[in-house]
Amino acid sequence: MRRLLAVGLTTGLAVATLSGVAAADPGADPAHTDAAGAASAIQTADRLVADPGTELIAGPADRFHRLDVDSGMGLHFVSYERSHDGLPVLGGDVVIVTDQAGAFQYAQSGLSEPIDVVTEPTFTAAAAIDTAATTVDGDVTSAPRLVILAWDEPVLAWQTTLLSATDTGMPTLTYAYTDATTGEFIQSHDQTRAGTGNTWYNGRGGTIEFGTTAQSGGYVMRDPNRPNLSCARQGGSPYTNTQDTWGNATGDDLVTACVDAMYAAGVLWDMLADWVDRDGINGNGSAYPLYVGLNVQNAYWNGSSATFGYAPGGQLVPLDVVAHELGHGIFQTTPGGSGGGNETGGLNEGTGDIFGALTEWYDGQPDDGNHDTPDYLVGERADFLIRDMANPAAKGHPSCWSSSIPTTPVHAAAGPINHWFYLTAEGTAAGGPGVPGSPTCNNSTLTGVGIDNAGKVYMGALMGKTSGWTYTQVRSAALNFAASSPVFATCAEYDAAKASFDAVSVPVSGSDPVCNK
Ligand SMILES: [Ca+2]
Ligand SMILES: [Ca+2]
Ligand SMILES: [Ca+2]
Ligand SMILES: [Zn+2]
Repeated sequence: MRRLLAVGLTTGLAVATLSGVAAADPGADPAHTDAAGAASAIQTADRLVADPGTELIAGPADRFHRLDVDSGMGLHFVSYERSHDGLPVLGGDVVIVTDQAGAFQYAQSGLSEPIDVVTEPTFTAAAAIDTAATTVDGDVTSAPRLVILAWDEPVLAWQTTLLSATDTGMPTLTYAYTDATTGEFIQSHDQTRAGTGNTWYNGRGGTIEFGTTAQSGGYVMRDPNRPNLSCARQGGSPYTNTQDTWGNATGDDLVTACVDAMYAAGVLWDMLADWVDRDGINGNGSAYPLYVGLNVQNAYWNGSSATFGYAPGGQLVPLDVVAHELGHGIFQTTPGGSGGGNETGGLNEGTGDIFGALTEWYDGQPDDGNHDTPDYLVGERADFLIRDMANPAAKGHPSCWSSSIPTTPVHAAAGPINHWFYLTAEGTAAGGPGVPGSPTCNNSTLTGVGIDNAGKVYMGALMGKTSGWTYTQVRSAALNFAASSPVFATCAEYDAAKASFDAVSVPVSGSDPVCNK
């Protein structure tokens, strides 16, 4: 039965916090909410690009395509890319800037002189592939694209894309350019930035790599291989830097917080692809923007981005907290969305905690005191331990399902699903570091199937989610998945999941599905 409760009703767009403490209104920069001014700025800018004249250094064959409007510090910034004779002009982009009311102030053009090139290639795309492949590391991923390369003197060029990996295994896209008129190699550049960040949580005293993007004059904290993953101060645009080295490795520094947040989101993304066959956070190849610097001891998900405050141990961006917030994005974008009462809300919170644990174990950082060692605790790396999946009761949360769960606050109502996940992954006996052993609600003794397999079972359950999800429905969805999915060769995962549901007192609706493998 679907229960709708007046108290604690959640919707897909509800703010979901990390702990039960209410988050403050994050506030908004007034310039960002001046929608009328932004619309007026777009009108002004669109008029200018329709008749660009000398302001934009454009000839009659040039056309402009609007990309975005950003607002800040009293101005609107309307950006465009340019084509010439139908060919993309790399370096031909313009930004038209207006005041808050939309009156033209100035324009930035990437060109210093009008384009004057022959637009018919002399050398073929096949020749460009040969040249690129002998000059640049990696495999050619697609047919070369004819462009006008205008970062310097404009030339007609073939852009060839190659994929390789850094020595730390990070995928790297390289664009190679060959002159389409002379056949000569011009240059190449990496699209992927293995930005180097000075970390606070993930190897204190050392550096980590995360995705950044090169742009005019430097770099921006935007991951080119994980669309929509960026990091900014609350209400701001993604951080930029002239160098691709970021942060100062102190716990209160917000750029350092973004280093750790970008890193965590990247590990979650990779874990999803590697362990549970999910394409991006939203299942469709996309992530969500991250914001740091909220002035409360909490973190939250608002339906389209995640915002992080602070904790006793530093900014609140360790692996499990970042993955928890983005886990709400997974819950929201799996079937049925995130609508429902406290029981569904508890499952939503547990989903965040489960993805937090999966992210820590996937990363497998060493136990040396400087790293975020894998565990089934939530928030411990920021000295902000709020939940214990092996033993929810240790933090005052229910370890066992009961009929009072539908009226239990959502962060506490995560207890039984967290406990189920722990038992499915690890069983009841204590293991190595991070695996403390776990009591059951029915005094059973269980053997786990490993966190990667527990993750597959739970992701499979999420893929069968329906709105207003209940623990009983999770049991059905998880066991149907484990019994049916070819990722499991035997019924071992089904058996472990089923025994763990029994061990945390989740009732069966009718009868469990049968596993025959
Ligand atoms: Ca997909
Ligand atoms: Ca940890
Ligand atoms: Ca943890
Ligand atoms: Zn949450």
